[in-house]
Amino acid sequence: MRKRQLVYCFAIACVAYWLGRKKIRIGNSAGDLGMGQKLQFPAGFRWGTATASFQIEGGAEHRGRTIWDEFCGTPGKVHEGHTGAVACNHYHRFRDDVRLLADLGARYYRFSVSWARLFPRDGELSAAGVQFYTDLVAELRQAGIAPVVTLYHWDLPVWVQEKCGGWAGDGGVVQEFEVYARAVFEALGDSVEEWITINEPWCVAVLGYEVGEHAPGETDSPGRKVYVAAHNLLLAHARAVRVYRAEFAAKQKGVIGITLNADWAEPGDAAAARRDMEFSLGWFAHPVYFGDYPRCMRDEVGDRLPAFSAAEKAELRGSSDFFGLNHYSTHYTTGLRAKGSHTDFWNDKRTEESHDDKWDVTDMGWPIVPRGFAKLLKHVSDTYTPKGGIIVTENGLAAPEATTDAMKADTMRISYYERYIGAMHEAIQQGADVRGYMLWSFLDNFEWAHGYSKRFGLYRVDYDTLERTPKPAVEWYKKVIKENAVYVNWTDEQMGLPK
Ligand code: PNW
Repeated sequence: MRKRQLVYCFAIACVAYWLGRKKIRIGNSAGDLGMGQKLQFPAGFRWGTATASFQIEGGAEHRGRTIWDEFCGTPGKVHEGHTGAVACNHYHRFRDDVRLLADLGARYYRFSVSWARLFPRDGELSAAGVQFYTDLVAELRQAGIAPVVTLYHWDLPVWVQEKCGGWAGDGGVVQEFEVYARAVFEALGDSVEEWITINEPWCVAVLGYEVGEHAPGETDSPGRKVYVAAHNLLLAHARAVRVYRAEFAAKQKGVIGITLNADWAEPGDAAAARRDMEFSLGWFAHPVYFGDYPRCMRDEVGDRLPAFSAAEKAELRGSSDFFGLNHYSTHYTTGLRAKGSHTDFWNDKRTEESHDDKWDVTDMGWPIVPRGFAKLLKHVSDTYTPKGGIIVTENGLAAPEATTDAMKADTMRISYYERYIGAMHEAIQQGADVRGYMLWSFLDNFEWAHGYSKRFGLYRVDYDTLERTPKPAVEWYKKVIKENAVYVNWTDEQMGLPK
């Protein structure tokens, strides 16, 4: 018996030695990654950057007013009363900006169309508005860059807000969105193959109609308007997809989907973390992939949660050709609070969240936890199995870059990108179907309630001269794109969570 054990031990030791000599890695644990190791992405992986109309365009005198113009004009709502009147003046500088994009080597550029630039007033399609986007798309195409076009990135025309009560009104907004979407497909569809209907409905509903931190800043009906807004956003998405598929897809041959945002909820308590994901991502992803809200939401919210008709369920199910995912951060979900007697969204969700003191935070105060990104990508891929895969439509950070010198000395930006992209590679190795990555953002820009005080860009924007200066991350990202790879420059501990 003893002798046989010895023989086994010897055999195992030999095999281990041989594996070690051949540097064969068992499993894909990031703990096994060596410093400097090259992580190659699948051939055809799509690299890009992203922006949104209100955040960069300016040229406000050439468009209709939006709810964000109103919000900027409301004292106390936006940092130092910053506005979108000029922003990065992309409206007048887009040709130069496309040159910068071309220089980056990225083959994709995600931007959004301003509804109020196309329809400054009810029923009035602006020729100048159409021309601006036609020129932008032509310029991109000429530079070999594929446009990824978002129809709605939060800048609702004031006339829609007033006519329909915005997203939380009686649903008239869905019909208005259909008219707008059709006009965009007609105007740009021959040169655009990738469409996103709505950016981050969670933010629109929760920040706009519950918390009030975003336009239109309605806080008068907690635990009610938030669900109505979410419902109308989903119906508007489905309506635009119906129009595209029925009237344009055959000829224009594009794909269309929605972009949802999610932090990763790392389980401290498994059931609470699951509920956290369902009350955030599942709220929108379940209807789009399964045809209805998550059961835990229907049970908890009851008749304050609008119901979909059978026809709406059928239209929602399968209404995204890919999974557009925006991701920035991670938290722990540790348990469930007891139900209070008041009505609001948080008293429905009731999850307890916390952060690890060891996590570094970005200039937004958002913890840097790259492994959370890997886990989220796996979760999305396993839960929804999106047939067109996952396109990461935003990921990035604001770094503390108060001055140009601080910007040049900053190390946080590249360190964030490389670890998050490393985490995305890890998820792909583990079977997550991720097909593209659009870094947020191409330029420093108007960061909503924070105005111009938070810098998310690859290029620094001087808001006095509007000059663009490449940050160190530009050269770094160029190399990632060119080699379709990232090089390990972190320890496993710096991924923020164990596997
Ligand atoms: C996204 N949150 O916004 C938007 O799509 C961008 O326009 C924005 O500039 C970017 O992320 C950075 O903030 C978010 O509170 C706003 O969790 C808030 C949250 C998430 C995303």
